Parts: sequence; structure tokens; C-alpha cells
Amino acid sequence: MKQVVFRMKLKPGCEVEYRKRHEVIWPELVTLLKQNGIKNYNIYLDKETDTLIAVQHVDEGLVVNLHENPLMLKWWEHMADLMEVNPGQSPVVVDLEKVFSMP
Ligand code: RM4
Repeated sequence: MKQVVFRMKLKPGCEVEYRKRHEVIWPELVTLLKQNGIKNYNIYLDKETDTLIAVQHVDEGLVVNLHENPLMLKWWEHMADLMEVNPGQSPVVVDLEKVFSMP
């Protein structure tokens, strides 16, 4: 299991809707994420910069590329109006590096 941390960008003024859509996240998407080794998945918002920080625990043995998965693509399309996205509507993701850790 490894911790994966990355940032995404929310469009200004989209916090409420972003929260709403995640409060009713599609159960089938949760299943898909878990089946692909993702758990303890939390997303935090820096309101000052509209930056989303995602923290996941990932079972490396289970992770496959979800960029081709139809359900993942459908969710990204669903969220695209709220976020900074790539041409294919996946969110722009910047991996973050750990610079300090205290067990
Ligand atoms: C985020 C973004 C991520 C997805 C989570 C569930 O807004 O779309 O890619 O993994 O939702």
C-alpha cells in the first residue's frame, strides 16, 4: 500500500456544487475505484487558490489505468464544468512529492 497525493484545480465559485456532486458520488464509481486498489481517498480544498489536494492509499498490485474506463470517463465528463481539465476531460493532475514524514 502506498500513499498517493496530487492536486487538481477547481474553477472559481464551484465549491458548493463540487461538494454536492461528491456527496452523491455514484456508488458504481466508488466500487470501480476500490476494485482498482484505491482506498482512504480524501480530497481537500485550499479555498484561497481553488486547489484540490487528493490523498489516496493505493494497493499497487491492483491499480490499472482508469483513463480508458468508460465509467471513469463518464464521471470526468460529469465533473468537467467544475474543474480544470485536459482535452479528454480528465482533470488536470499534478503529482505532489512528500517532503516530510513523521510516523
Ligand atoms: C474528483 C476527480 C477525480 C475522481 C474523484 C472521485 O473530482 O474527478 O478524478 O477520482 O472525483
